[in-house]
Amino acid sequence: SNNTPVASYDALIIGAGFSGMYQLHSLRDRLGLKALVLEAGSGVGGTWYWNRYPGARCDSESHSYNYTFSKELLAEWRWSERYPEQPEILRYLNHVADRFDLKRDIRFDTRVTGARYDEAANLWHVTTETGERYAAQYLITAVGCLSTANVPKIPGLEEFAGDWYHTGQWPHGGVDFTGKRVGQIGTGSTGIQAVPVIAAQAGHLTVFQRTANYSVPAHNAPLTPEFQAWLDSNREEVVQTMRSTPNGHPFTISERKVFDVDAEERERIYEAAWAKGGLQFRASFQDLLVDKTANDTAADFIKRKIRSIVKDPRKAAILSDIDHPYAAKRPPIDTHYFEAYNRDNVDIVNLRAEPIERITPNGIRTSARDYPLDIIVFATGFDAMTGPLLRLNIQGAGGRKLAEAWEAGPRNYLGLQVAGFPNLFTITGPGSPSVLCNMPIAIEQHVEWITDCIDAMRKRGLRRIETTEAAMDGWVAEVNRAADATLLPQAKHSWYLGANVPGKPRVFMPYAGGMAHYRRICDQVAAKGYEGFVLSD
Ligand code: NA7
Repeated sequence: SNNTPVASYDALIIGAGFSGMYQLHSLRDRLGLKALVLEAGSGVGGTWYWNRYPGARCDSESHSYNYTFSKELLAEWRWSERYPEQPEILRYLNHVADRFDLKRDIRFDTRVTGARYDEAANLWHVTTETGERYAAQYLITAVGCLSTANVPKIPGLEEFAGDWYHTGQWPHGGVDFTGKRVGQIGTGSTGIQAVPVIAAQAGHLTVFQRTANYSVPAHNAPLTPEFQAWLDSNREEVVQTMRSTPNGHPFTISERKVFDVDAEERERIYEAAWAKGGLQFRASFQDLLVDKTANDTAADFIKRKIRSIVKDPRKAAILSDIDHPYAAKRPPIDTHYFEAYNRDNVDIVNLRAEPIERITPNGIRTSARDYPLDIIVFATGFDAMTGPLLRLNIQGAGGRKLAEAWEAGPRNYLGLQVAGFPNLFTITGPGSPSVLCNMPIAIEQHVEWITDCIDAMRKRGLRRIETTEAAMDGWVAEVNRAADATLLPQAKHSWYLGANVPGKPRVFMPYAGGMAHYRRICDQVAAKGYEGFVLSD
């Protein structure tokens, strides 16, 4: 109600995942601001708080999936496996929160439902689900890119007699699949992680595939003492590599092009990359993401691998019928995904041939037949990048809604600011390279840039920063230019384009120009006194 007292801060941060935690630490402990984080969950972790589905694991290698801002923190944390599993990442983020005493300035169980800019007072007014009211000069969204679950509106879901779950809203107690008939919709990175783990427990698993997908083995394994010793003595170099590569990973992309080598040599290189495993596969050649003919060689290699792993020719044909270039959608990596289809209790349904018509009380009905199910798992992804921002109901100067400003798709400057929304910063917003990058590296850059900007403003006695329409036009053009220089927009069924959410504007959202290049652009903007922004007192 309007009688609720307003709590005032210098800065409000929405979200306590990787971004929000570091933003709080930076503003509070570096700049001395009065800052508060509002978090919908009951704990820190963001993505890793919500995504507790079976097999949930990060595809970045663990030694690169952490903050790099503190040498002490880097030195004291030990990951156990090549890729960190969800519980371990959550333990890490809790460790960071405790180490930097962050939790005292995080308000948990607090979902933001509205944010309105008050022009006269130069303040953001924020309201929550339970009617609390906050005000601050700066509003910083740290809500992530993949945090608004996309549950497709399939008719009949409300009549389903069994249980259903979305992977991004997984019950904290877990789900017991023992002896159950499980149906899983979706074969993106999430679905591909979940299948082998669910298959091992369920009575029967039916996977409903709309778009076939490439996947490369992760080759997860415990980290050895030798690796840890190597890491301890090469840490600086690893951090430097991550900060200088286009995708923020601790490996560099080969300078060799696909047709620099003959077919036999190429096959040997792909075999070696397959044996090494993980996202590094796409670093085998320089031109995989820009030259379709080059990409075809990688695509063909993986399709042959799928057909050699999956023994049943019918299943193999459905799984290898992939129609987008390799890595034009986010490429999954897996632990025995294709192998799972060799189990008697796992089957695949090709939704291109028999689309889902409805959900019945007993299961899923396609145009061909009924599939009786006890549990449905929606591994159907997210309303990516814009979804988490739009559901905050943000209103800028003059009461203008962000939803209106972005009616035809997101428009902003550097992924960080929208004209008409002064003092609002969006960490990992659309138009930023974050989702094409090892996320913590992108997040640290965004947070540090925002922190430096606020610091510079305070030193000059300035209280208001707002980007311009012209700066946004320039950035949108740059985002389009960068995307069109790659094969990424050729994958029509991709969340990069918003294609997974019916009715969403088809706009290629991430900045594909590379993290290192983006970092240079942001640094130049700052060096030129925040070019493209209007600063005032
Ligand atoms: P993704 O990558 O968006 O995958 C979602 C999957 O669900 C994908 O196979 C979709 O098929 C499928 N899907 C979505 N809606 C439907 C409907 N209505 N019917 C059938 N199938 C559907 O999400 P993830 O959670 O796997 O991964 C998200 C990111 O998290 C990932 O890229 C990493 O960055 C980490 P489609 O391809 O749209 O035909």
